[in-house]
Amino acid sequence: MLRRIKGALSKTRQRWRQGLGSLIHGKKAIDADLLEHLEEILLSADLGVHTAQRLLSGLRDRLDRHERADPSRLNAFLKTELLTFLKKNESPLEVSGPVPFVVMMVGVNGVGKTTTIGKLALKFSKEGRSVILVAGDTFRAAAIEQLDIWGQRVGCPVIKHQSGSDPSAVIFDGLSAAKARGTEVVIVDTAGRMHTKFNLMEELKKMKRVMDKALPGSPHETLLVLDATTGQNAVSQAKQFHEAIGVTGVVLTKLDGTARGGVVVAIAEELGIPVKLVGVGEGLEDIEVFSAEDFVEGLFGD
Ligand SMILES: Nc1nc2c(ncn2[C@@H]2O[C@H](COP(=O)(O)OP(=O)(O)OP(=O)(O)O)[C@@H](O)[C@H]2O)c(=O)[nH]1
Ligand SMILES: [Mg+2]
Repeated sequence: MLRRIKGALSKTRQRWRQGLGSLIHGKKAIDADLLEHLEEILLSADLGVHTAQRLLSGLRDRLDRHERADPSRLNAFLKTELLTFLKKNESPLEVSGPVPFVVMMVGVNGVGKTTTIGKLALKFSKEGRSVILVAGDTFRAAAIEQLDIWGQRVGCPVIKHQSGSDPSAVIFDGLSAAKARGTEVVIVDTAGRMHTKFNLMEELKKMKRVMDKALPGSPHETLLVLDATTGQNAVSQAKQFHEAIGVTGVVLTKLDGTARGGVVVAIAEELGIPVKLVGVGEGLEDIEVFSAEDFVEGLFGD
């Protein structure tokens, strides 16, 4: 697992280590000038303004004169701090308790919702759980087809209606089917695109209400899918979705091939929303449970 996270983080790590390396190169002390440059590096690593400020004030407050005279202490300090930030919000995806356990996937178009559903369906199936997928993105015909294909690959049923139909109706059917069959996990796909963002949020709110009516207490997880390559834009999406519908966790996709993996820290620290899973490629098995330790190892490691 660590190996795969490390692989996916290679570009992020390269940028991070280059920045920190050149920052302390030839420096005699952790002084005001160094801290100013450090701020630039933290921001360019997509850690976000809030996290950057916290790291800098921590450095100012906690490093004594002796430690300040040794710039090589910087790495260890940052590593410990980042781990603390991420640990605080660590909360792995746990499917337990209610049956069926309902997971709703939300996020703007193209971030990887449907792909992530396929990956999760395979993961749960491999763990021996029964899974039903619900084609709640009725906005586009292609979205229903795409989910159907994932369902066939994984070998789990897909509950679908015609495109253009009311998403709440297919959700109601999906949950009824899961209850009748005693299915353990239901994963609901949703649209990322609507005529307006307001429409999208209202639609998602309505879907949540329908779920709670059909199966009180559901959805048990509302996972927001964010595309790591969009950097700080992902953070603002998280704010919007969280305010509008409330999310219980984030799936950060496309961590492979981007240098913007630091956004994981911004999401956890600025928004307090746990990153639960990370997407590390386009294949069905390319998903990993997020671990703060592995992430920090992957960021600093050799
Ligand atoms: N490299 C990489 N590509 C990914 C990952 N997850 C998804 N993708 C790709 O991102 C593209 C969009 O994925 P979808 O799953 O269709 O995204 P979506 O959010 O369902 O999009 P809409 O249905 O249009 O809202 C596809 O080409 C996927 O293969 C990932 O972890 N890594
Ligand atoms: Mg989709």
